Amino acid sequence: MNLSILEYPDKRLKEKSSKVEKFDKELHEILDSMYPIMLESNGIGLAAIQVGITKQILILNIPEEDGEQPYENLIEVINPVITHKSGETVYQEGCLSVPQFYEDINRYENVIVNYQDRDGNTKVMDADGLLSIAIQHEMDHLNGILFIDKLSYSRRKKFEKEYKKFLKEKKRA
Ligand code: Y12
Ligand code: CO
Repeated sequence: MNLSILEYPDKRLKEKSSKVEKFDKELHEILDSMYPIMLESNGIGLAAIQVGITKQILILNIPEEDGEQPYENLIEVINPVITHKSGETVYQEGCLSVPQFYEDINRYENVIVNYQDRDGNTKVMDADGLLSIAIQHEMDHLNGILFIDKLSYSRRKKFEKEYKKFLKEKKRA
């Protein structure tokens, strides 16, 4: 499957993803195609909508202390639902669909998420730390929400100005 990452301000990033009903070869092909794209882009999380697929699919691969992201640490998450959230944390987030921009975003410190794996088995994730931040960020994508949508009015203005400049320079290069 030949997929590429959509970048802001692509309107497709605002679409809401629908529930996966069939845990078939097509789903496996999507997941298998998303993984190399995420790694090649130095990402730690990727939602299917970021490659133009409006299905509730996301992948996560949180780096180990040495920065490695072994395949065994890959988590494939289908149809996630948060069943518990608590605490508060702030982290400087980035997104493969919003290159070169990082901002502090408030998130829950701990979330418990029910989801399905690629074969439709029910799973529970009890997430803290970077995993918690990453799953909340990726689940927002499934609802058409980008981390920049969570910025205050003034920080969003600053972002739009900087991003405009980035797009202009990219066009010239
Ligand atoms: C914490 C915060 C955010 C997430 C969501 C997943 N975000 C990413 O995986 C972001 C990756 C990213 C990678 C970039 O590429 C390089 O660093 C080479 C990048 O850089 C540029 O755009 C130039 C930006 C974002 C999970 C956990
Ligand atoms: Co993102």
